[in-house]
Amino acid sequence: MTIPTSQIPTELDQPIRGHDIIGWYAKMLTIRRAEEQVLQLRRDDLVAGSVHPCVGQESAPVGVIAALSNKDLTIGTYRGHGWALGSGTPLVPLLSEILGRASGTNGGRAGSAYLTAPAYGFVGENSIVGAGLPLANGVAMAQEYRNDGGIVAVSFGDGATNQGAAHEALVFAISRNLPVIFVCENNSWSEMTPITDTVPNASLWERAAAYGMWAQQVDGADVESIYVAASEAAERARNGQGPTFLEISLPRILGHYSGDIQHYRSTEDREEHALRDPLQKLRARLLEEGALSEAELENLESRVSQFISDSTTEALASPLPDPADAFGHVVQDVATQVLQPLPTEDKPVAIGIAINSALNLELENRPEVVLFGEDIAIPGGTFGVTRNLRKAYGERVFDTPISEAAILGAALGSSLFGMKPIVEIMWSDFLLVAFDQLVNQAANVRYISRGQMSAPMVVRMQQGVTPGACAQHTQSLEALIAHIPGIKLGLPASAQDAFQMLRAAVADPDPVVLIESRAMYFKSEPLHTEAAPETVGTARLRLSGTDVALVAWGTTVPTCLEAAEILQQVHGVSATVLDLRWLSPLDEASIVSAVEMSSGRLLVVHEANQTGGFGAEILARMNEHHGGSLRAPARRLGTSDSRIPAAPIMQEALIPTADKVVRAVLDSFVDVNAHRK
Ligand SMILES: Cc1ncc(C[n+]2csc(CCOP(=O)(O)OP(=O)(O)O)c2C)c(N)n1
Repeated sequence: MTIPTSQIPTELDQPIRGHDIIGWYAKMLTIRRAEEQVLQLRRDDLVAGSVHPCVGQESAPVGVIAALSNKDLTIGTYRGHGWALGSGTPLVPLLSEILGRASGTNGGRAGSAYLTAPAYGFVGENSIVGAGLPLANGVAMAQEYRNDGGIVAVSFGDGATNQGAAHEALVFAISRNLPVIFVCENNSWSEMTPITDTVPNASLWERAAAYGMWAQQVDGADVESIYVAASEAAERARNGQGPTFLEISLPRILGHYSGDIQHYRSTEDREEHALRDPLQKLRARLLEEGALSEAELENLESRVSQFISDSTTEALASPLPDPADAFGHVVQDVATQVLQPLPTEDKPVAIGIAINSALNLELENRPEVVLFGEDIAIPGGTFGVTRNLRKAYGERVFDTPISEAAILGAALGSSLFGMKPIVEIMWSDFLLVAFDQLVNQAANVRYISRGQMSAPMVVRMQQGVTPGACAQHTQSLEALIAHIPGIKLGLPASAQDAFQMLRAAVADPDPVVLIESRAMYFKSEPLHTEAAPETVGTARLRLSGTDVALVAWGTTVPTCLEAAEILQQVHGVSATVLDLRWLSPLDEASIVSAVEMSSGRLLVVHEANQTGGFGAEILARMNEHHGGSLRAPARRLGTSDSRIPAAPIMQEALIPTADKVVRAVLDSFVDVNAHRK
């Protein structure tokens, strides 16, 4: 029986939901033709850079999205046009984005491989292999928090299953029983290498199964099988039965990317893949079952072609972005503020306890706050900073697997959709195993989405040298983070600032990293918990002097205060001490005024290594923009460029101490005494 043409979708941009083989065909065909068009535009030099077509893999997004609802979200890879279109992203803004036009989904910031369309439930593509999986966990956490029954489907390739972050994410998803469908599109090629060449057992679903996850293999040539498997996975996710891993075997009909000449691939392999084309199989089935006649199919096919051609004309008519637009949406700007003086009368508490008090307040006042990390909940943290919070707030404070990429990815994903995660990375050195999630992922969100999305997550960690700590537990890494646009960075150096800066970080709409000083956790100082909230940014003048400005942050603030005391008492030199507190945003005006009040002499002191330390940045800015305020060449004192030994006597030889600061002042500014007289 011929099914009437009225069942052919009228709107080719709409997502197809439910069991609808004609709709699936229309959608798969639309994606196929759109990809072919994009490749043509690339050949015509109208698209800059590479594109990664999903030709032959259209059944995955269409079959999975058919099993989802409008509340659900999807995440793709650089091969993600099909997921974007399948989710309902209209073709014109998608093509415009690929063409680098102002009216593109991302205003030309994302291009083909990193586009986002959150308004259509498409969280976005990802150009870092395997990085979407940790993100999906966080998005799923936010879905649970919103409690509207929404779930997440994340797509990735077979090669991605060899990524550490992907494994961490599978473990994390199981550990939290998250409503995620992990969709592995196994096209058997990882760029230019067959998956079977790199792993002896390319039965990838077994990896997830080994973690205790429901996992199965699906024949991707049959879109209906995908739909059935995804429907079961979606039901499990909605019923609280946790994540599912679907390994969908698919052909890779074309090369890895637009310019791929496939010199590494045999003709037989190409031919074998072409024979498995899900689109052709579905077309044959529609005819065979009489769902559509040849004439109806041709009619649909010409409608799709017309749709692609009209959309392309419209996209090509879209203007190029204004180059000035490239500068916007890096972070939300914050104004400098007038700080309250540090308290002197209040009860002294350890800095670690001040942080605990701020966390407690935020958990109490903001239902969207969650706290997670390694050993932070039941044990209360390696240094006791999060003690008792689990008791007070239950599951909102939880221990994670030792999976830093999964922790940061979950923080990022949950922050995108209404949660306020505050996560702890136990030691800043450990950030390095998960840097991708911060630098390639979180830092890009606001910019690439052109402000449509932001990632208001807070990452706490501690760093620095303490006696006996080894070279993998002592690094000061702030310059690495300060180098990255899109992240705000603070290093508190007093109990009050540890409390206030954490609260400011939580209130901020961007990713904020706070680096605490382990050496200072147990130092007791007055804390005024009723102080008015602050915003991020703004340095604190700790001491006013007239002869030299010492600019510091974190651990070297007390060092500089001690040095200032010696300089005054022993050498009659009056030092200003400016605690920068935030390196990003940087309060440049306070540095200039500290220098100007201190006879134009500046010494920046930090515990990070000298070379490439943030001191170099401050000196460069002073030279470039405020040379007139300097009366002598500005100097810096960091840790000698060395690894850090464990023996305290050797550690002390390397790091800035009060005595070294004093010596640096006297040696660098030989006229420092004479000038005063
Ligand atoms: C972390 C990382 N390593 C390497 C790359 C370079 N790269 C881009 S795609 C790709 C192949 C990935 O293969 P697979 O996961 O199977 O996905 P497919 O391309 O087949 O869709 C590689 C190695 C990258 N983008 N990210």
